[in-house]
Amino acid sequence: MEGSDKALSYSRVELIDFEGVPLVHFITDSWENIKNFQARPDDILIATYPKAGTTWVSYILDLLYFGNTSSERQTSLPIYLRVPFLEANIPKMPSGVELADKLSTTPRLIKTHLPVQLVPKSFWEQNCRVVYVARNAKDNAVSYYHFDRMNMIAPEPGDWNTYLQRFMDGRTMYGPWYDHVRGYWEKKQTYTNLHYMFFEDMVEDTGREVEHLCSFLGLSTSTEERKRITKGTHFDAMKQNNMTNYSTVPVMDFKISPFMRKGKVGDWKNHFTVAQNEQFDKHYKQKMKSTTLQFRTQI
Ligand code: PPS
Repeated sequence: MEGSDKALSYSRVELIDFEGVPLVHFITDSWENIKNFQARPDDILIATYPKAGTTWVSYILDLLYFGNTSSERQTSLPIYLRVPFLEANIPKMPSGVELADKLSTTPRLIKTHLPVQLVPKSFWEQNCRVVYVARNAKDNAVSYYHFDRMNMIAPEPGDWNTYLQRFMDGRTMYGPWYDHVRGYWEKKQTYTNLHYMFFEDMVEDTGREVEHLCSFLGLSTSTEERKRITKGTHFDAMKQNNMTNYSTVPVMDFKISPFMRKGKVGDWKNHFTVAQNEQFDKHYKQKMKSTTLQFRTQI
């Protein structure tokens, strides 16, 4: 079956409130396994609100650590198997916990979208390094909308206007963007092993961001290697690469929208009406008034 035909055999699910966060039963059904996940001190947790640049940073980290190890890894192992999605528990696929437990690499790279308060406590106890990527709310909302349209196990997104209102109300999966980005920002004040990155900075100068990442990770890489990684993880390269473009995942219907969609800063301008933008800005100001966290909606 083609990816999109397979996607049709999955059905959409409802959001359920879990400890104050809207999640889906795939996650909550296996919550005990997720919560009790045993992290190791050298694990690296890649944490993001969905659609903030998770795959991009995952691939950068994968190349930094394992780019020179085996070409088979690069040519035949999709990124979601190299970097397990901790809380994923999708029917007919191995769960994230199972995949992570089976990883034989050091370090293990593990992805999560869980808000900071739901991250399994062993990551903090083991003082694991955490790489958090945040993306400005407007582009994040647009990207999430298109993803929910094509991801056949996501809750039904409705039309853009309805979706935007839901995003503002925090009724998208994983809850309010505002709480997510602020939660990790505040955590960083006391937990020093957290590197907070911005999607916009990565688009502006990927090489610089790779360099910052390397100094956080204590990796020394040559300028040539960083250039090679920057080139290999460029949007166009990742879109063409079947190991990073999610074309092998059965639940997504690329006829509706591709996973590697645009990769831009400012695409929100093609979606927000003037009225939506005014309303969003007003709401945003209120939500983000007591934080030092700043985003760029254009570069
Ligand atoms: S997920 O499903 O939450 O893991 O998705 P995530 O990877 O976080 O986000 C997907 C968006 O990131 C864009 N992307 C990139 N942009 C620029 N350069 C590179 N290399 C890159 N890789 C992924 C991807 O296109 C999605 O954003 P939109 O705006 O929808 O295009």
